[in-house]
Amino acid sequence: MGSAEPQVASSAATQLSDGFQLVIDALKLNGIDTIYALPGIPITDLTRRAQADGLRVLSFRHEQNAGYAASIAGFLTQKPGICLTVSAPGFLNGLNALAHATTNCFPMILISGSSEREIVDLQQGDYEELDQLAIARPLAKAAYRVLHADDIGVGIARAIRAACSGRPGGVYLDLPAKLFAQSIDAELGKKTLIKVVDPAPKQIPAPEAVKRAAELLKNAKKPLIILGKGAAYAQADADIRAFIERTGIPYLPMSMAKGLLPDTHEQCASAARSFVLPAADVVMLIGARLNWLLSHGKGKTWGAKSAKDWGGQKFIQIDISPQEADSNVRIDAPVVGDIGSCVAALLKELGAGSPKPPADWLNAINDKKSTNVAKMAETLAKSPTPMNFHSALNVVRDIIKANPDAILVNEGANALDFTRSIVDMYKPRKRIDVGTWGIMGVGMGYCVAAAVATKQQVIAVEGDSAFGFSGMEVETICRYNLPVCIVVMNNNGVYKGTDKDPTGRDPAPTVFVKGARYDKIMEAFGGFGINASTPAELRKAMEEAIRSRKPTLINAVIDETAGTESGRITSLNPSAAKKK
Ligand SMILES: Cc1ncc(C[n+]2csc(CCOP(=O)(O)OP(=O)(O)O)c2C)c(N)n1
Ligand SMILES: [Mg+2]
Repeated sequence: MGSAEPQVASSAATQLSDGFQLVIDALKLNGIDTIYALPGIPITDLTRRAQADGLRVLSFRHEQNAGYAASIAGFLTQKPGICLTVSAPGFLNGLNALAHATTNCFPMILISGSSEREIVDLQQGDYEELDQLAIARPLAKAAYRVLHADDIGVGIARAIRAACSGRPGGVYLDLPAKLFAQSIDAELGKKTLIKVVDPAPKQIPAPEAVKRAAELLKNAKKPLIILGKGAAYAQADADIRAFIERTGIPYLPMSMAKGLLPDTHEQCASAARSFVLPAADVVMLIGARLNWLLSHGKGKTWGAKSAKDWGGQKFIQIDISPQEADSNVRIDAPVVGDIGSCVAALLKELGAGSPKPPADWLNAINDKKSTNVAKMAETLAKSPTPMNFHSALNVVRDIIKANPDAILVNEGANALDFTRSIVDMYKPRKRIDVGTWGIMGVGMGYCVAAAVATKQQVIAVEGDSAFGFSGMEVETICRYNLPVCIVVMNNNGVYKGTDKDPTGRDPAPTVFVKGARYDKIMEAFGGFGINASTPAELRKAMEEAIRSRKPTLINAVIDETAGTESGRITSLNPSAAKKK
């Protein structure tokens, strides 16, 4: 100690930096301008100093919501969303979102402060002791720890590269408390930082793979394209649209791919989904996985006799991950590469003169569409009392049509399924929802990130149960005065509000306080709260919210008998299946 003092004194001209500063500098050097955080030991000063240094630090009420915000910021911007938490419990709260990011292929970095290695590893009971790195590893695409200040540059660079390259995902970065206070010569420290060059390198598909896919497509009699959220993430919008329009092939957008081409596009087959899936002979998947959301590419949905049987379709799959093909059924033509490069290569291969699909296929789809669209129009035109999902969502549908740049956040069961099918989207990456897992709780975190990352108006359609998972972030939305309009579809419970406890003792597990006024929560923090019992009241409130760009929560009173168990996925519900 004594010998160090004169050294510092003698080099008064030497500027010192520290771990805090290097983390901030490394993030800034890599173009990261926003951190979604919740302060506390050991990262409180990191949030303060990051803010002082010009980073936007959005402070949340629960780490899970900060994490979901970071994950969707990654989806919307292709830059890793940064979530910053304290150790043990804060880290665990953020972990859910990290797993969500990995599952959904969103680039995100969870940075958590942690306790001292020496104490944690000997299990000596440190403050918030937890072996965070070990816990994060199986849920993350990659997980790293930095022990020395001069490794911060490498640590952040590796985290960014892992999050963005190939198939994106969630990355964990463990930063022990001691690291932040380590001092280092500022000049030397600066030299250790790395500006990541080309964090998501293009991956060009093999010419023979492209040829194989084009051949299959040319010979198809009933071709179909399915766009997944990977296609939306890729930001290859112009080429994807050109490919679909030039080939004339009908397409189905998965939930978060809606709007990649307008849902009103003549080739959009959403209104004939249950007709095209079993009938198609060649299906081209663009950034869509054959997981449960597509019934694993087999079974009755695909025209097969029973659940495990193959429907007979041939599949072309464009995906950045070579491991994706054959995950559920045989992929006849895998095309591995980034979606932009793959679609561009296929466009080139097919040339201008690609044959259009046979007219009888297109006519059959159009017939189905017309019938279903007419049926839907009839349902939407009704205005029952009390308001139901359809009459309320008819309003949201009009509002989105008039405001196609608004971002639609959506979660719930019926509130999700009806919104997805009723509300048309017109532009890419405007619909963000429960994703691969169908999770509740993404709502308010998504609202904050969407407003901050895109500066657009945000409209959230939330089931009353779904909203409850992140409802406290209404305060965050008010604090940052974000242009967010939340519509709580209040049907008094999970799926519906009519269940009863057979013993008569308690409310049923699916039922909430009847006639709850969620709008009052918004009022508590200075935003606008409105109770809407009719479509006209809902319309007026939404229009005003968009005009004012003020935080608004509309409690939309929905008929408590209107929903169905589990929304559209009743078949996955074991008890419901038994009842049948
Ligand atoms: C994290 C999480 N917990 C629980 C569930 C199970 N779950 C699915 S939908 C849902 C809520 C549905 O109710 P609500 O949001 O009110 O939508 P509604 O069908 O009533 O419109 C729940 C709890 C889930 N998907 N995710
Ligand atoms: Mg509900």
